[in-house]
Amino acid sequence: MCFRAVVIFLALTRALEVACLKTFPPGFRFGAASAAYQIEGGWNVSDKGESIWDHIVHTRPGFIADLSTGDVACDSYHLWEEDLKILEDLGVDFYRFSISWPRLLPSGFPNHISEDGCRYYSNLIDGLLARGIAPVVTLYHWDLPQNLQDLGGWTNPLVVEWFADYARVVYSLFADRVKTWITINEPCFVCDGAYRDIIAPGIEDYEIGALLCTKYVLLAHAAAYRIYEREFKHKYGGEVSITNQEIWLEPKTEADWELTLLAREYAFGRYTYPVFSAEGGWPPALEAYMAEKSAKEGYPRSRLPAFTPEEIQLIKGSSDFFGLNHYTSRTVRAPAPGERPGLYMFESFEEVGAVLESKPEWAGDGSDWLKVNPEGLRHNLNWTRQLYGDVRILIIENGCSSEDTLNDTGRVSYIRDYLEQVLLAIDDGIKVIGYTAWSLMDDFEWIDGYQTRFGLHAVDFSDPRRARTARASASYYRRVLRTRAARGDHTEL
Ligand code: GBH
Repeated sequence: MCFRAVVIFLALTRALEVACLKTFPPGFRFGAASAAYQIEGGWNVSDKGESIWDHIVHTRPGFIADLSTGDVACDSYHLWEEDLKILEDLGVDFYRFSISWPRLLPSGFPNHISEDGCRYYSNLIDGLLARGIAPVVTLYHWDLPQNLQDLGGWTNPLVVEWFADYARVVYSLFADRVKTWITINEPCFVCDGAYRDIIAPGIEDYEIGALLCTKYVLLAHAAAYRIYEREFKHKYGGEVSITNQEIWLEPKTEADWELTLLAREYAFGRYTYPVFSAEGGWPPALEAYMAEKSAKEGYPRSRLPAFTPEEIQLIKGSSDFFGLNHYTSRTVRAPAPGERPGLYMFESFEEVGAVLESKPEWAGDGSDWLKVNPEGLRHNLNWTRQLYGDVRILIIENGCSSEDTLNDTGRVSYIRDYLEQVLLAIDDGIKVIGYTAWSLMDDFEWIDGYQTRFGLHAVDFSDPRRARTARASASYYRRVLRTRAARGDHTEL
């Protein structure tokens, strides 16, 4: 009798524990992500045009740490059905992938639409829908047609038209089946990374090039948004936005607050304020800072190019949700006298005189740049609401790198701890509507080549079939998807 009572008591407390487990609200969506150049391979199949990544890996091999290329990568161009299998296994609500502009439009222009390119994406989309997985499509994840780069790429004002034309083609082909669109992935890398020689096209011109790029990337995004809004939305009712990577920045000491706010405006506000603020245009403190600095440097006008009032209106409000890529945190301080700021985006924002550092307790076991601070995500989400009000936020990338092992415990705890912060942010009242793990599988990690592994699935790059194998993190994520909880004894639920 007594034994039975204990058993019942234990069962009851267990049930209570389960009930107390925080779960994601109904309607919260989970996905996994990839990007065309990082997984597709098939770099010169059929009539595909050359992209700036094809170009740089073939002409500047030393640009990539392990001298590799994305020529084959995960060979998803041929093995896309394998990708569907692992997505189905995970049980994701959506798959976020990108379309390669030069695969679809080999000349960069809509004078010729590649049949094979079109068929590839069309099959992928149909395959996803047949499995109940929603496609979330990025129009631009860093692979500009090389011939457009030769014409100045994102610093040529005409890129706004070129991108808009490309977007219209993509919508006409796929908007009947794709309801969530992201125009441009991480413009901070498209501009600052590219013009700091960190990613293709690998140009060193952050003073002028990066800032021209900032203006035209925003106008290109807005043009693509407005085309959907005018020509497609009434028919298909989908949503379009842009996604920005934000590092959570906090002041090193109380004295560093002002610099921290300026650094946030420089690094991220430059890409979000024009779109999401009520006023539009450049973030005010940054605009003033750049005008004054440029004048001191002897330029006749600010290096941060002005918008016309029409351009401000066009960009303002060009989003249906807030796309956020978030990985890491830094502290901010001013350089000591004579100190040379670091070169990389994770070391300094030289333009505004900000030195970025980590805290010892943020150590992770993955890439150097990826300091682990889960609370940073919650702060970042709260800060976004503070700036832009009750905007719906879709987390479009989050994840970490690991050793090439199937037992990736570091990634399991990274995702679990960051997801817990998402739950807390939802408790704070922030409208977070979904979460996307970066990445579905190991891939070509830009300048790191294949040395850095971000995958929920391992990929064997020495195997011609590029076998994909689930890591511990894939099993963990599958349980998250089933239980809709970040933590707890998932197997028991
Ligand atoms: C995301 O960018 C990208 O959207 C995605 O494609 C990428 O695979 C993922 O992160 C993981 O890297 O010289 O330190 O900049 C986030 C920023 C951009 C950080 C590329 C690492 C390369 C080395 N990442 N960067 S660095």
